[in-house]
Amino acid sequence: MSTKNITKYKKVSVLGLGYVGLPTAAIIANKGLRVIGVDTNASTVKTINEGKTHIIEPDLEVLVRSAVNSKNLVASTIPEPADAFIIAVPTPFTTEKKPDLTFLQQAIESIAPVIKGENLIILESTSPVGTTQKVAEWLSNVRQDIEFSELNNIATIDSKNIYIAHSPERVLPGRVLLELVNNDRVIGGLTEQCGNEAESLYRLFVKGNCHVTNARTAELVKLTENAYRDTNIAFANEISLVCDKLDIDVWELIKLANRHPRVDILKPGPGVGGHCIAVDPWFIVDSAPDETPLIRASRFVNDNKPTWIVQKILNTIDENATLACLGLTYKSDIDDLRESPSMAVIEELAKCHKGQILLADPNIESLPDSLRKILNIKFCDFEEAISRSEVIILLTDHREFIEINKSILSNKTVFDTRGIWRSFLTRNNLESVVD
Ligand code: SAJ
Repeated sequence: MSTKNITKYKKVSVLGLGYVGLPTAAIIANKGLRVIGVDTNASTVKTINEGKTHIIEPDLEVLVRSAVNSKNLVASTIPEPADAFIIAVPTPFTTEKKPDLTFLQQAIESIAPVIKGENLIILESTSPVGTTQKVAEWLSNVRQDIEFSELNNIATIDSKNIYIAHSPERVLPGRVLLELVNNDRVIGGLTEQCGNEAESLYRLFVKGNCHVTNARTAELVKLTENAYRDTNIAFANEISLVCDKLDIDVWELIKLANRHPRVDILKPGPGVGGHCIAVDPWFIVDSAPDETPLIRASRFVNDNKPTWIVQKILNTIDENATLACLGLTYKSDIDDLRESPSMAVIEELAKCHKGQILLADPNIESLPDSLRKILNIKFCDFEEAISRSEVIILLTDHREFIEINKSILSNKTVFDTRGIWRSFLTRNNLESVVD
């Protein structure tokens, strides 16, 4: 289908070429639009212009190579004029658990000089309520000729509109390309027309439904989705502590409880990681601290799980035992270490354990910086780690660990924080899993 019929936005600039921005840029470029991908990291820009990727995500490299070869995707460190701008930069939190919008503000200020009338600006970064309006304010602060009327939420330049909307990314790492296309999108415009303009661009590649609303609702929708998941995982993690105390197998318990038609308990684990679910609930708490005891408590339950696991391990093992810690990333089959509970377990263990700690992760090439200076930690192949250790601690449920020949676990003390080896361990009457 010709893109001419679908969108008037022919040249799109994507700011932030990470887990969301790069796949989005590559998909749009493969649909035939010209895409300028902008990132402040020169090495990321170079890698992409060579048709390669700096992140692991199924099928992404093929898509980026095709987009770069067709010359529809070009990466740069410097923004240039375009018809539409999609902002996908990180919005982390501070040590006080408050939203840190520095990268976002810098991105907006970097495009301000090239903004023209009739441009579309879409904020995809997860943001606290009110941020889309701030985008308009930041632009008008930097460019005297951009006017923003708070009364009717309209931004203009030379009497021409600038369309500003929030459409939060909702893709699951590991399934990004599938979900970018197939998931429904929520699109919140500063005005209704802003929302409709943004929808016209997404229609180019989104097969799911586009739901147009106002910007503040869209902002809170995204935060609510992640807080909902965090709270549900916290419930599973809390039940796992109850089961441990009462000596009940949590995996069997959840399997049976989930046979009820209206019960669907998630999986307990070593905690909750990633740049989204471990962060976004705090944006709601920050906006409405007195109204959010449940969301806050869920964060504490999930954040405390690594410490609980470490205590359980230390109470069981010999202080000089060699330990194999399997899996560093925050979840299976990805290479992302951000807020990883596996890393939290390892860092805490390293502080207290005297024996050697061998780390292995098939998706990570070498020891992460935060662990480099710790003398008793070594990074190696996972089979070597298992064979050299008396104690095996499974932290991330990577495919390679699920598929291992379980007999290599015999005669070991095993802590399986994800329940992937449960049937083998039960059958062989090995050390019970850390639920
Ligand atoms: N986890 C559990 N038990 C479970 C499910 C997950 O312990 O039953 C843990 C994972 O191991 C991981 C963490 O939770 O440490 C988060 O993993 P996840 O797969 O639930 O989610 P993310 O962070 O990879 O992606 C989430 C998704 N949000 C929702 O499912 C509501 C994704 O759709 C969002 O786009 C993404 O956050 C984001 O960028 O906001």
